[in-house]
Amino acid sequence: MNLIIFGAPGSGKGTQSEQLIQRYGLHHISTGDLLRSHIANGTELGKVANVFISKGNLIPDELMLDILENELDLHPEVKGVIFDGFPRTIPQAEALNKILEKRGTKIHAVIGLEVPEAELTDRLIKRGAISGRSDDNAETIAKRLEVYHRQTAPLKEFYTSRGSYHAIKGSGSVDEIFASITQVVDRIE
Ligand code: B4P
Repeated sequence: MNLIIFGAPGSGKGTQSEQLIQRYGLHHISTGDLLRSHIANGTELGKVANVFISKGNLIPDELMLDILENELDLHPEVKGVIFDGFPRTIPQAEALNKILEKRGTKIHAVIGLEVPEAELTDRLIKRGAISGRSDDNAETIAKRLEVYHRQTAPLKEFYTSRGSYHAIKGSGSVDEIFASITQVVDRIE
């Protein structure tokens, strides 16, 4: 079973993924975490990625797709993947379909965490106070939300038209939200 956890910055994708991997034994691929690990290790890729991330922009599709395919190749044994923060553009989604088709599998469900905009900003500002992330400050958060609406939000329609989008109310306690997600995922298995 392959899932996408989808939503705006700060919608709780990373938070809910942690619980999902425990419950369903899925392999977690967070493109944000992969990029941050390159930045922390000072790799050439990390240096390029940081230029985009610190300004609140997405990194180019081609680069992101190379990283993703490489990560999938490193783990051929997994029984399913939770894609967290990927895809973020229509070309990434189209490429992901092809990549999975080549591997004889597909996306089984897209879990869309829907959170009011004011709450997203509030969460990210709070996280910024402790995370030390270069993109968790007021100016970059506003840019990330603008980029989300322009480049990523159209994916909701992309997956709705393919019958795989499931809207989940993403405000409330972490456990309440997780319970709503499991109701959807348990029906897939
Ligand atoms: P990500 O790491 O994916 O960052 P995110 O969208 O901010 O995180 P997420 O939604 O997972 O929030 P979290 O659970 O932490 O991406 C970072 C950057 O990398 C992007 O801006 C982009 O530049 C680049 N990038 C990544 N993927 C890319 C791609 N595919 N293509 C191109 N570029 C890419 O939650 C946020 C906060 O809310 C936390 O502090 C959490 O504790 C809190 N929270 C969670 N659930 C809560 C709840 N129910 N109630 C209250 N608070 C809650």
